[in-house]
Amino acid sequence: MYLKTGIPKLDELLDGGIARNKSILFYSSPGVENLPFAYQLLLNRLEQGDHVIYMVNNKKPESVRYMIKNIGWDVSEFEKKDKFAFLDVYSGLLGEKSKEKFSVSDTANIDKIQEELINALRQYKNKNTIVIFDSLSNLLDICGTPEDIIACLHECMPDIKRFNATPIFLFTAWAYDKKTLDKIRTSFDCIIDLKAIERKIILRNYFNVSKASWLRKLRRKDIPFKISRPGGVRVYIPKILVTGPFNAGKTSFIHSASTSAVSVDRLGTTVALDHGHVDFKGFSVDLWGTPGQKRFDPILEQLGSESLGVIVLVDSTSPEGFERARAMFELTKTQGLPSIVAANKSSLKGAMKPVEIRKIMKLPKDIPIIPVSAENPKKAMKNHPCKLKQKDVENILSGLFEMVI
Ligand SMILES: Nc1nc2c(ncn2[C@@H]2O[C@H](COP(=O)(O)OP(=O)(O)OP(=O)(O)O)[C@@H](O)[C@H]2O)c(=O)[nH]1
Ligand SMILES: [Mg+2]
Repeated sequence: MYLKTGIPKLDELLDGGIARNKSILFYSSPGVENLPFAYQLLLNRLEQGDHVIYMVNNKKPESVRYMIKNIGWDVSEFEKKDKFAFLDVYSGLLGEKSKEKFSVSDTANIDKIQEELINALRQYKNKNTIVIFDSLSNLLDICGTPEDIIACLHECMPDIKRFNATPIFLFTAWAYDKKTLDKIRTSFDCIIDLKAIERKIILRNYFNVSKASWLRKLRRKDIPFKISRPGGVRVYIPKILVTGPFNAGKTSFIHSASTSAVSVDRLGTTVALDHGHVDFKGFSVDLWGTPGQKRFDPILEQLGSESLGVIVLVDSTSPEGFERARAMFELTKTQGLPSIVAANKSSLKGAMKPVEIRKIMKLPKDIPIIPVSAENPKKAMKNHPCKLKQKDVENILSGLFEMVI
């Protein structure tokens, strides 16, 4: 049985979610955040009716509650219903008495931690339980040699499974020796790697699934991500280019698609970049729009660089613009990237159908043409961007994002 994590794209890579009772390791490179992955997963499981035990040994439980809130969620209702409980392995380190349901005061004693974990699991034994271990790196640093901890993990796993629990471990690969890291990687059923592309600074984060014992075939795919606060883990597409002729509806599209957008318009036409940020279906995406007038053509290639996908806006009622749309698309040097043509103003009289547009634009079959129209065409004002139909906009966004990632 698969447990949906609610982390965008991860469930897809895992063919539905994590398998119940299998051990899962979020293995992150130093500097890459793994906590929001655990928070998103535990919240999703609580909402599905599972129970959660959260073992924490590197910060106060109160800090965990705070960080979960910071992402926009709240576990207090689940705590009241006894569906979420901490195993506090931190307060003792500060010499404080824990206020949590489960705790260990001798925070370096792995046997005591194991004992209290079994005690907690026993209390939830007939439930579906997720156990978060935040963090495995700290267990290695504080509670003994890596060999001792790994041996203890192996000893503990059957108990965890016996109590119908699914363990999720958070681990940051600090400077441990290679043998330890290899041993850790072989000790888990599933590994989700969280990595960074770095050039002196971290440029981008991505995750992939490098092991899942229950799958016959792994989907090897790197998923770029970003943490939104509020929001959680988002699949991140830093640049989608929106181009097309003068007056086609680029600014209208970007404003209709975005949660926040900025344009520099003069007398109703864009005279600099359009920019919008889209938060949609687990994706976090930046849209960049080119101005449509010919005098801006010299900068089109620059605007196109580093784009991961392209939306070409055309005015379906204006066939003379199709040739221009083609030329602009070529000038951006983005051909070959995932692209969609948005056939705007499609509800107006004289609007051409996608098949006709495809013919005139000589577009290859792998570039979809999707009709778009204004929410209220009669109210669209001259020289003023208008609101486009939400459903049409979403068709374009989901179509393109799925092609990009
Ligand atoms: N009726 C109707 N009007 C639209 C539609 N989309 C855009 N318009 C109108 O077309 C005009 C141009 O829209 P914009 O979004 O500014 O077009 P643009 O591509 O950004 O134009 P430039 O920045 O000048 O290149 C505006 O007057 C809009 O109100 C539509 O689907 N239906
Ligand atoms: Mg514009």
